Amino acid sequence: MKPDLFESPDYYNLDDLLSEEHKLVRDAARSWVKRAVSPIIEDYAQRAEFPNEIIAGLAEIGAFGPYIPEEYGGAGLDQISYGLIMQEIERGDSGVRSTASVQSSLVMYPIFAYGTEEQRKRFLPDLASGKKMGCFGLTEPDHGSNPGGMVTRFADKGDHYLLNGAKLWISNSPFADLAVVWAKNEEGRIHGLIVERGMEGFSTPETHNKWSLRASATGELIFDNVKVPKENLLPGKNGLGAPLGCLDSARYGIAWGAIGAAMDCYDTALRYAKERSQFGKPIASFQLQQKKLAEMITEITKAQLLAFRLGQLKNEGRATTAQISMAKRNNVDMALKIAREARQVLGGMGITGEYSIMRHMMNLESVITYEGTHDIHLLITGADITGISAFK
Ligand code: TGC
Ligand code: FAD
Repeated sequence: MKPDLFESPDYYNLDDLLSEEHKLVRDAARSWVKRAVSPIIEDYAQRAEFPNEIIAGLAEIGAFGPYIPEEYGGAGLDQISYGLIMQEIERGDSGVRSTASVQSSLVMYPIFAYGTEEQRKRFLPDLASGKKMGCFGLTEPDHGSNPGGMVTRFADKGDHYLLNGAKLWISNSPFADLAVVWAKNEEGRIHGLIVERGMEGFSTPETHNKWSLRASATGELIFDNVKVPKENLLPGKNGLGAPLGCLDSARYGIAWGAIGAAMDCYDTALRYAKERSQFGKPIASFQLQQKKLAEMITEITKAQLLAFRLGQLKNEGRATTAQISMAKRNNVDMALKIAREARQVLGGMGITGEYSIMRHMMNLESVITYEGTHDIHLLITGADITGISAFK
């Protein structure tokens, strides 16, 4: 792969809106990605292998629990810092950002928000340091967009719960030490349970043959009469709103992360267009190529402003689920379109692993599907503005 020459576009001087802390956090993440992710990620993606060696570095830049209080091992940062970290990581690779999103927003967040003090102290510091890795089991083979229909169940057996069922498409599952699993009790109410590797009847087979997120490990969670200790139930919140609350946090991070992937594609295409000559001139001099590049920077700038304002609302505790959906949907779609255009600017070179664009493009096909598909987010906006749910 070519050396990482990335220069971040900031067309509307957004840096002026960031605090010194935001810039420090962002720059630390950026230089770590250049040093530790860019040189290795293409090889791992080609081999369809998760780079275990980056876990310690992710923990060091505060990517595991950026907004979780320091007393539990988190970085104690605000939501804009969290977003900037996700942006920088996804600039390197969406699969690496996935690992950080899942650990922070889908594993640490529910333990922090819905767990007991004992559960927080027992699990959060090890998750923040990367000593333990987690995954999040909501999706099932027959229930993806409609998680409320889930059939994974647990029964109260007096001194423990007995868990049965299966989850599919679970990021980090093949190597996770623990899983936050959403299952129905005997009354059909959804609860979160912490299932730990080694519990009898719990297995995590890996999903192979992916053309997308190849440097991220994806798998299943199988529960065959797993005895879960009662102290592993998250007592603070139940019902579908509990897992959906975690998704709000992860989707917010993706809205920022997608900007990183788009920036990398744009920056690569701009540099290539200025260096590559055809018909005796740099291809950047052709109007059709300028149109592509000008539209890319316009869309990136709009996405940056959307994410920044959403970050302010999130810091104030005012960001709604529907606002988060709009930003996730818009920014991922923007990034995917930019990846497709940027790849064309590189001509034949665009399809090779010498450049990051094709990897971003393939990764973004997952990002536009997970955490709620493009169409589901449109329907969340539709329900919000009309007051009528298309799902009922
Ligand atoms: P609906 O009737 O709308 O809601 C059920 C209950 O939940 C409440 N609620 C929320 N609470 C907190 N936060 C939110 N964001 C909430 N959204 C809804 C709601 O008020 C209601 O409460 P109550 O007390 O009235 O019961 O539910 P629905 O069944 O109609 O479904 C709505 C729909 C389709 C939007 C929802 O199910 C959905 O978002 N589907 C998409 C599924 C999804 O996003 N799955 C993601 C799985 S995890 C993943 O992909 C990780 S990828 C790895 C990585 O991040 O990198
Ligand atoms: P389906 O729900 O079957 O949808 C298929 C199509 O139908 C989509 O286009 C969808 O938009 C459309 N559709 C569905 N319902 C409607 C409707 N009412 N109106 C209009 N169109 C509709 N899940 C986890 O729990 N944890 C994870 O860590 C995780 N990681 C993932 C990693 C990867 C790489 C991938 C690909 C997925 C991951 N997921 C995870 C699952 C992901 O959240 C689901 O794939 C996603 O929610 C969609 O579910 P589905 O694949 O079953 O598609």
